[in-house]
Amino acid sequence: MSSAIGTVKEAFTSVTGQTAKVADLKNSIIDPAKKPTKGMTTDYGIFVSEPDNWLQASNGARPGPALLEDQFAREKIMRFDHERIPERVVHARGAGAHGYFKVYDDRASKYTYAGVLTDPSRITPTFVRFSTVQGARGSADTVRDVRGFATKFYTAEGNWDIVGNNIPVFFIQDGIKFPDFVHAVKPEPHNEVPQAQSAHNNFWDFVGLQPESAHMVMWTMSDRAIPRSYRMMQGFGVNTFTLLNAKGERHFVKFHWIPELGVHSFVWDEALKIAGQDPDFHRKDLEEAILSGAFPKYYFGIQVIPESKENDFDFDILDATKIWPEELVPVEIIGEMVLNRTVDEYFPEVEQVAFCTSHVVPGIGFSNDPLLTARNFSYFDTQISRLGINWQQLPINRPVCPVMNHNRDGRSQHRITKDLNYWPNRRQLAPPVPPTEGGYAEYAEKVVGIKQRLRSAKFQEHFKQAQMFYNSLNTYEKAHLVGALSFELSHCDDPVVYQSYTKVLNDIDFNLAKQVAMNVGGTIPQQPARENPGHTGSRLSQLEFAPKDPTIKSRRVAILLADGFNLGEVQAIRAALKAGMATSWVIGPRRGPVYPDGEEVGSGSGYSADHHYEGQRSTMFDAIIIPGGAKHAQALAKNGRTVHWVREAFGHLKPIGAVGEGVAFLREAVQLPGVQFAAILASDNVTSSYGVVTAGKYDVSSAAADALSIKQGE
Ligand code: HDE
Repeated sequence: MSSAIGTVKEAFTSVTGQTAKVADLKNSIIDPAKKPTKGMTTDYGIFVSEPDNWLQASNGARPGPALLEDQFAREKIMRFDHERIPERVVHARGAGAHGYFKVYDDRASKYTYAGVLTDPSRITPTFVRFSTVQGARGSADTVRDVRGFATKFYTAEGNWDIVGNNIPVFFIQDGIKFPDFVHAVKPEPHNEVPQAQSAHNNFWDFVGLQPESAHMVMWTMSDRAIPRSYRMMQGFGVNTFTLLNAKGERHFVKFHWIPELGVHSFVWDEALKIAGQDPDFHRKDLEEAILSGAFPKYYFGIQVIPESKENDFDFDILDATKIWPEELVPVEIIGEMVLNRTVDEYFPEVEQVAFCTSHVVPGIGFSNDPLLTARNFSYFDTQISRLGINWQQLPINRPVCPVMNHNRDGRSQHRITKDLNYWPNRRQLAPPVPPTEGGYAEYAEKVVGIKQRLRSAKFQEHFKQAQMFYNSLNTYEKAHLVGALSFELSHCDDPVVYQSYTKVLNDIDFNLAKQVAMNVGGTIPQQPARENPGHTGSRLSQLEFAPKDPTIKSRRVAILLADGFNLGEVQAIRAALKAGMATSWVIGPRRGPVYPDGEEVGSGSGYSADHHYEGQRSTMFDAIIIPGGAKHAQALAKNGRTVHWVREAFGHLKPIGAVGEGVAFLREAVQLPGVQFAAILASDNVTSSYGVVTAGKYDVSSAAADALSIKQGE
């Protein structure tokens, strides 16, 4: 067994350009170009000569009765009838990608002997599935919701899954409450409304009566719940796991993913509009980034607490409604994951991938976190109803290391095992592997207890960290949170619900509760229900995650054109954007040729626009640039839709760049007091105001770069 692991490890580390998992999947990919058959066959292999007409008894002039004897038609229809499998009970909507993980060095070996976390010579293949929680499989991507961030590591010692979210805490402390929580947040049972949002009576009723959810509710009402991209959000294992080192010492651990590009969100109005304009926005964003070579990258961090310190905090480190504040327990960055490959077919990969928190590798273990215990049961169980008992044999789920044991049979068994099917057996086939040779070993924890149902003392406090999170947001983030709570509670039509939730808010912050209560018709509190001492924490506001070097990599930039635009400027701008690995999209009066200054409309080949003004909206882009050109600027100014393009982007705090005559159009479109475009125009310098960058003269490449280095939200 140990030599088998050695062989697999070789295969991992020698991989160039593709991971061992991608190579493994190749065994299951049907390549139409290489198939050794003349053409269409049935599922049982015979050639089909007529696929379009059901066999019938007919005189040839009119249809006659269709015959049930048509085995081809029956096979086709029956296969189709059973194409659907149950969607995930939560996290039904998702997108996935392949990648790899590596650690920088062996510094984590003081905590664990897990090779995947300590051996820098390894490249471990990964598959990640991002998801929303509430909505159905066909719901929109940009809704306000928690995002799942589930990673399968195909390690040399077996699969390890971190089934995380983009928010570090959870709504409940004990897994027994999960069905109640999910029933409450999912569409209401009588009319199955609403889809993909928590803005309804039952959710707010539940969280109002379950105050342990207060901290998580602050996060879900913050901008974290409307991420700009899966590539721009953090991931958290949430539950407390353990690491075991070679000396037999145990540490408690939390897992973190930190995106290279920083943490960015939509503003709510944008998220709402994109949900209609492009419900697949996040799915396509992930695909677009990978295909354009801007591979999403996440740093991997661990927070570690030695066993001797587990009781040193004023919260319980096993309580999933609490973070471990980074100022108390710093995140140690030990590695990174890169997603570099899109899936070939959605269903067998993204739909059939199945994660289990219980899947850990030697050197990693569980804790007594009561939510984790429930999860360790639930995930395996749910895969049985989704995929059948042999779900681990599916191509996307099977490990890349050898699998051998005495489990057998079951529906859809794919393995033929020439071996005895029990242990012990007289031939010593598939014997247990002692821990010294790689077998999994549980930590010998001393357990003494009285069988009882309880929440221990530290699990009873629910508001300190909710306050800390709220206090740590900046003014804009707080305003967004008030807006989100107001939106959600306004959608509740039962006064009991919105009135009681505004009371819960008063347990967090008096001003917050007052503002929301006023907006939604709740009970306006006269005094704080409890003191908010003003504690703040680090790395709670997402602004703290801005990358050190601002980048426009993978950002989508629209260039707004009308006939008569300045071609030289557009070419220079696009070259500059390409050099920065951003994508640029020309938006014009028509999809197809737009005519630059000097070319008569309809004459030559023109310059090709990717979309018509109506075909895409400003919401689909991170920034807009308006080049110069007198006729073009006048046409843009006369068109209500192009004026709206600019106003909407301005309202969504997006960088806008304009050059030459484009500046005049911009000034007219965004008639805001205090935006001194005239003064800027008079100078040759590139200047910026409110995220709007204009250049009087033609140094467009630096103007573009400047415009885009302005952070979203500034
Ligand atoms: Fe899940 N969760 N969960 N969850 N969860 C599922 O498993 C469950 C929880 C998370 O892309 C289900 O395969 C229980 C926390 C993600 O395939 C199910 C409890 C966190 C995904 C399940 C929790 C998560 C799931 C449904 C409380 C963040 C999508 C389908 C005890 C750390 C995985 C499935 C994917 C999916 C149960 C709480 C994250 C039913 C019982 C906390 C990312 O098994």
